[in-house]
Amino acid sequence: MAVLQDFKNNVKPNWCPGCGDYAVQMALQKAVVQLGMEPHELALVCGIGCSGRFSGYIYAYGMHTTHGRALPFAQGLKLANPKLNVIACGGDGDGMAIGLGHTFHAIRRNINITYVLMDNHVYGLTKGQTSPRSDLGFKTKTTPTGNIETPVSTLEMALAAGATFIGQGFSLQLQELTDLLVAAVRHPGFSLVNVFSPCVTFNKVNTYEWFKDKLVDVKDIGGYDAGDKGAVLNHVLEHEGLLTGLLYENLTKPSYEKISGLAKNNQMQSVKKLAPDVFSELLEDFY
Ligand SMILES: Cc1ncc(C[n+]2csc(CCOP(=O)(O)OP(=O)(O)O)c2C)c(N)n1
Ligand code: SF4
Repeated sequence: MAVLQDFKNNVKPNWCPGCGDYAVQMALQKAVVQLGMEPHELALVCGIGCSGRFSGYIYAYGMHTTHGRALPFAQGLKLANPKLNVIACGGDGDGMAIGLGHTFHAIRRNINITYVLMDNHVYGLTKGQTSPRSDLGFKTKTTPTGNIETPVSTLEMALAAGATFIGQGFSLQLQELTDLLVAAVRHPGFSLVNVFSPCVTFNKVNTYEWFKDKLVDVKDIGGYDAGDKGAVLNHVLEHEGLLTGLLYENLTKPSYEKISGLAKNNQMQSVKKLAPDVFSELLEDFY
């Protein structure tokens, strides 16, 4: 059985010291070990951003795709090879700005993959512009007098899209995040895990301390029922989305694979049976 070391490669992350993404990487590695995965059974599909660098830092199959497009690649990969555990990763710019349409439709499509969205309320890689998750009044080079656009609520959007699994974690809570990722991968459908992963370089407002003061674990809310969509929405509104834990799970809606019959007919496997010369021919179209 694989151990943590098996998922490590020799690439040193070039994230800034203290970046929240280090903890997300560690939690993800711990989770896949806990799930009994081997590196060849895991594919990480990432967008563009600091968080998008994930696929290069873990020893497994990796795809570093284009900005906002991790989910189309990840869904295609899963349908082509359903035996792979597919985890897509990206930032709030990647998934909630340019890629928002893909995020919404991937959620409602419910293909059995996991999406880890690292939310630092800013564009990190491009040096600190506002994102759709930036707070009102947030000052950056692109909003020198303060952000005047209302932030998108990831959780409300996911509920509206018909999500079957919504979890929310925080980089400072490694064990809780690991457990959440384990539950997300086990969920038989699309699982969204939004992680508050602070950018220590370009966001001096939404810091570790800021999140620590505000976040409420749903386990501390008496009678919290992760299966009651209306009640979950009320909690999300009441706490302005600043909740952690397994927020919502619906096990009654079947996955895309089940509904379409693809899983049963094993049609997806046929993609793998391309003869090498046919595959080379196909590749040539892209040169
Ligand atoms: C089509 C396209 N538009 C814009 C960019 C520039 N760009 C690269 S990363 C990024 C945003 C990064 O922010 P986020 O997705 O939140 O990730 P973070 O770096 O904060 O982890 C942008 C706008 C790009 N690479 N491609
Ligand atoms: S710029 Fe921000 S998000 Fe990017 S590596 Fe540095 S701390 Fe992390």
